[in-house]
Amino acid sequence: MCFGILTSAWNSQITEALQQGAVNTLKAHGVKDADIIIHKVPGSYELPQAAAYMIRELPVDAVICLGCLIQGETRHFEFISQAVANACMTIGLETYRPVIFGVLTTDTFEQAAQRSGGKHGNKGDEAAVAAIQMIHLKRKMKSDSQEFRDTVQ
Ligand code: RBF
Repeated sequence: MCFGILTSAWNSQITEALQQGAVNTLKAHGVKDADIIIHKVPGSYELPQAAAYMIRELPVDAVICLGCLIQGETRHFEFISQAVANACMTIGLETYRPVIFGVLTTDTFEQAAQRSGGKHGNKGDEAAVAAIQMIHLKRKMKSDSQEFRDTVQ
């Protein structure tokens, strides 16, 4: 299994912790360093664009998008979070490759800190687990359907 990780540079203290969590979890599941391709994007808005590029150009089985959007005084937060969530879904649907939405959308920095290694765990870990589970699911569906075809033949 080969994984892409895309990490937003905005709120880097949080996103680097998410990235560390994702990498640790992948390695704990036996994934080798050589099979983890990590790139940084300027902000969460750029995550889907880089995910689409990664899936088309690199041999990745899944892409984990990591970002942190913190509610500000303007409506940017809503536009970006909706756009990124929708685009990650669309890329996953169009390419048949899991695009994991590991983007925190919180009211405060503190809430983000609690979800990137604090009392609410590390959502980077959960994103990595979701990526592994989706790859396994795809493989299982394929092998089950082959088994089914073999039995009916
Ligand atoms: N990117 C993030 O990943 N998290 C943020 O909290 C965030 N807040 C932003 C607030 C404003 C007002 C602007 C203009 C951009 C923000 N971005 C944020 C950056 C955004 O994702 C993107 O990188 C830029 O808009 C360039 O396309």
